[in-house]
Amino acid sequence: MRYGYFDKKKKEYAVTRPDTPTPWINYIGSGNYGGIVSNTGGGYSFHKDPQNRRVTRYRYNSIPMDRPGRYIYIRNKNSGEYWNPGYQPVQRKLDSYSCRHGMGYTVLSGEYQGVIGEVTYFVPDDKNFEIWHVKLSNTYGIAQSLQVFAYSEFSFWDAILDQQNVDWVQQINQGRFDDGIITYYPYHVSDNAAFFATGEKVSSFDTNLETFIGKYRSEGNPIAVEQGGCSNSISRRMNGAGAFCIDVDLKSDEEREMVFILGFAEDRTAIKEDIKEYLSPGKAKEALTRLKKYWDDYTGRLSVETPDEDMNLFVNVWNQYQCKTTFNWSRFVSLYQLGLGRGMGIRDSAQDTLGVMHTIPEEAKQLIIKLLKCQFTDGRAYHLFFPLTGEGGQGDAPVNKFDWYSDDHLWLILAVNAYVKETGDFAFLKELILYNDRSTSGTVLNHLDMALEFTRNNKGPHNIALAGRADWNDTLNLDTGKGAAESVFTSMLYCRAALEMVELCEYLKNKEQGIKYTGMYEEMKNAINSSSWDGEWYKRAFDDNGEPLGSKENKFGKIFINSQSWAILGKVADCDKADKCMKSVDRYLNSKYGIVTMYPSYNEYDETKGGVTTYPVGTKENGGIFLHTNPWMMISETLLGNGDKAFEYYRRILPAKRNDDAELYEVEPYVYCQNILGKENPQFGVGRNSWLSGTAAWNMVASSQHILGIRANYDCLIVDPCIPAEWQGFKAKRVFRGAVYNIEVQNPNGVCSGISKITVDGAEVAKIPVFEAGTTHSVVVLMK
Ligand code: IFM
Repeated sequence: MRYGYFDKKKKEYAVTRPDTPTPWINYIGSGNYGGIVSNTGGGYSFHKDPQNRRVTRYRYNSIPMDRPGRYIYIRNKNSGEYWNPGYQPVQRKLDSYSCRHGMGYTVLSGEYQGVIGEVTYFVPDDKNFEIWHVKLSNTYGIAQSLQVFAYSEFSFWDAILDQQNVDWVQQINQGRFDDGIITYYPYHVSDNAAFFATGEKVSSFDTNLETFIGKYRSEGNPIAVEQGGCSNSISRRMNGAGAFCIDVDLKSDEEREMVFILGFAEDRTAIKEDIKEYLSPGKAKEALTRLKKYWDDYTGRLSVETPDEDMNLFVNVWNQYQCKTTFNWSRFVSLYQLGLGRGMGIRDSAQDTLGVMHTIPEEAKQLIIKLLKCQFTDGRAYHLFFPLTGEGGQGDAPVNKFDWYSDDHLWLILAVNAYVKETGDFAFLKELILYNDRSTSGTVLNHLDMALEFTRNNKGPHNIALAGRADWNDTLNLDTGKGAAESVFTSMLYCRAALEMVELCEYLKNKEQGIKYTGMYEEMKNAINSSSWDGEWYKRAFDDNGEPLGSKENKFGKIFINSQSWAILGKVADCDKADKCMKSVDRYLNSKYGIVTMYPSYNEYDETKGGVTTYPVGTKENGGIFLHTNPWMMISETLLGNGDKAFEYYRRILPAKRNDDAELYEVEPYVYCQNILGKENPQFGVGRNSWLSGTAAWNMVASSQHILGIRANYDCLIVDPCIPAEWQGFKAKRVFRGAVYNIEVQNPNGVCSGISKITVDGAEVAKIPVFEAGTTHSVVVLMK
């Protein structure tokens, strides 16, 4: 069943019924102030950090689901009936409903008894507040006397304490109202405030949640709305809310627009000045136009026209959009990652930079600097950091002395190299960046060198990388205290990282370092091949007792995906082994909805394997389709020239392909989710944990840089496609270092890969040069 469709022209996804199988959400804001908005208005807001600067509350796992949110109630003064344009929380059956999720904004629209209510949510100009632009239209044929209630529920800034220390939070909550602005702040705080404001004439207001909702009621039937007015409550304790009641009399065919602003102020005396120009509906709409322009520019730096419409939709709009969201929030805050405790992942954010590098490299650099600052002087890195304070951490309590993840630091090399290739900013490599002790600094190159050194200095019995607390797979917790468990995956990632350093050194003509990294790569590659080749594929790891995982000898977990794809990405496998790995993945792990992480799944808890065995069969890392791993297979297939296979894998997980079976898929069809239940699970095909996943960045890389083959290099732009043989070609526009490249790929002989000729502006070239910013060039690539 369908719950909506892609509006390609408007670059929106239109949800056509409110009862989606899970809340289908969108993000507003660009990484500073922002929040989550669901298709029925549910969700919450935060400023810079969802744990330490929570602005509004959300009740996870709540029944009814997806509450509270940013609610507009429309009440008919004569009948007393009230409803919401987004259906929730009143759940009045509407005469029509739609939700349009666009890039950085969401529009909810509902009609009831001749009144159309529309509310648009967005953050203007990267301000510390969000606009709710409300439009009412009376199509009833006679005048209507209405009331609009706008409502949100405040949270104490520290979202953990907000739930943990209810007595304290309820005793300190203060709400005030002054000249159209409701402020909420804890008693002891003298500068900050969350606020809710309007430029409309306020008939009544509430700053106290209990007063607005009423005892033993819910957002679905607030006493204030039912009675037709708020109580002008000034909260001196209990829970905070922002609620306004506005009277609206509409003649037949009349429209009325109004603006509400919800936000966070570091200086509460400045709120009035900060918001004043946005309180008028006209100015708010101008801000929305600017926001749309921002996103058009952001996505416009890469656009493609391929024979596959869904691929075009994703590369041009939705995948790029999701990449910015993962770049903003890593794995920190969604409807599944609750913005509590986890912070921004170092490995995650490093990978996220890859998905936005082609369009906002300067912002990517700033994030990379933050990540480098989370590195220890011995080369390893924290596992996460909190954006408000920059403080790093390792996540849960340490399990043993190997209190580090074996991979976090290695991803930094991939991120920095991608940045330098995109920008040519070699000076960055010499910039001094502090280590996390905040007293020692090293150049970026030192940081990268130490990242490799850490892994080199922490090898196990097979002379490959120790596993530490886990590698990319958080749930493979093999080290039970002996410090002997090893990760084949991390060893392969290390090979890839070492090769990227070799590449960089070659370009920098730094022979000595290049030789060092080549030696590191060779040594690791040989160790992997002598310890971890299993006959038809590579083993995945060794546990603390030296027992292999991912071997034909194992009853469960005989084969894992990551040690096959990374054998190619890390150039560990020779041709014969590479071919066998790919075939084994296809044979044992491929499925209708994507490639599973491993097979067969563990069927009971096993403390020598850890978290992975806490999941039921076919779930998440235990035999589920963990989508993040699929693009690594796509890239591997392209590196071997198999464009048909790479594209098959690409299409299998493309969310748009699940639009028509959304009832099974359950999650949003416009963004990638983290996981889909795997072929061994009775609910095979159900998706979960949408939005924040490395799947976004890596699918962007796989599709644009490897299938379409358009990628940056230190001194040129590469166009080296590996496409389905049946494609006759494709077109693309890529902005690279400020110049526009209009690319046409021709495939007259129906090959998957290989180039016979490149012309730039009509002249044949060996490589596509870097041009002056502001110029436009035409590139024609003829495949073999
Ligand atoms: O790699 C991790 C990621 O850091 C967080 N989510 C799960 C992934 C796989 O375990």
